[in-house]
Amino acid sequence: MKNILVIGAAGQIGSELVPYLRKIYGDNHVIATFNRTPLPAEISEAGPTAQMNATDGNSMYQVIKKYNIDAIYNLVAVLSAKGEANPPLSWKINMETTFNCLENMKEVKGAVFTPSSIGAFGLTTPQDQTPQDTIMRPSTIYGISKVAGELLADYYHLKYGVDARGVRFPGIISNVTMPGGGTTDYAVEIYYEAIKNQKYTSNLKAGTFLDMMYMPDALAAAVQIMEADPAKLIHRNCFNVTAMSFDPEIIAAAIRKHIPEFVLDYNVDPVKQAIAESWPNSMDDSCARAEWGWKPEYNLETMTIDMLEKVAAKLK
Ligand code: AKB
Repeated sequence: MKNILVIGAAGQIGSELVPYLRKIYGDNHVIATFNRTPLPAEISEAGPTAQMNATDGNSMYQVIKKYNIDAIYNLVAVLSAKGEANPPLSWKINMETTFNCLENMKEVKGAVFTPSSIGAFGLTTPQDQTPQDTIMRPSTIYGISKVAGELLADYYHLKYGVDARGVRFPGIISNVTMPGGGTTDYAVEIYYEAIKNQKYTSNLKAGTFLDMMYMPDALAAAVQIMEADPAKLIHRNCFNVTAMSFDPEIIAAAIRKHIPEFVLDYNVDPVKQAIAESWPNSMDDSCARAEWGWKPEYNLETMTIDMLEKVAAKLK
């Protein structure tokens, strides 16, 4: 039985990944860590937790030893738009956390999941059906830290046998914990505003296509890549994974099927717009499909039905 450490358990993905992992591996085998943001009661009351600053390698090591950890899900990151407001902080948090996870798991030759992102690509990357192996010259500090994290993970696998794996996540849409500081956040906010005010002002222009995925598929992807048979993996790390690609007009049209009076207008944020334009319109995730059976369940229509129902119940 594995003992798993989830770093960043209070965040958008972590707050849903912890209960998902506890269902699979048992409550006491999944340790949820947090730093400044307290954990929701559903997490802190159901299993072990630890307060830890992930940029402090020694305090991470103490937690790893205490709970006999053999796998880490490393979910701490300053996202793309927030990173541009404070590049040194973004670099420090994103890189030191990834480095500490890999370095600490060297001794036990454990496993580390670190998500990369569509943010690892840049303006010179082919933008449609972006291949798995292609040009990667990102123009954000977040993207640069993601490319460096991908390379670091490969390095620790080759040099020290750390079982470092990951995927390149697109924008993740969810209804439990809000994302914060990302370029793709609009695709979450739009559902909340559609329910609350039947109106949303997009900070990205019409025609800005980005890859997206609903949270249940993101959770499945994270666990499936960590459980995949290593003999079948040609790539071990940073697989392109996607479920859908849309622009603000297309997601608004999907919402309008359920809320006909919904209105979309625009107030473009130049920082987010420039970031979005440097990212793929759509990724080719055929390597993930071929090597470990990746197949998302949700498309825009099924996700929209579920999001509107869950957000409406939450806001009641
Ligand atoms: C962001 O927008 O920064 C993130 C991402 C796609 O990595 N959601």
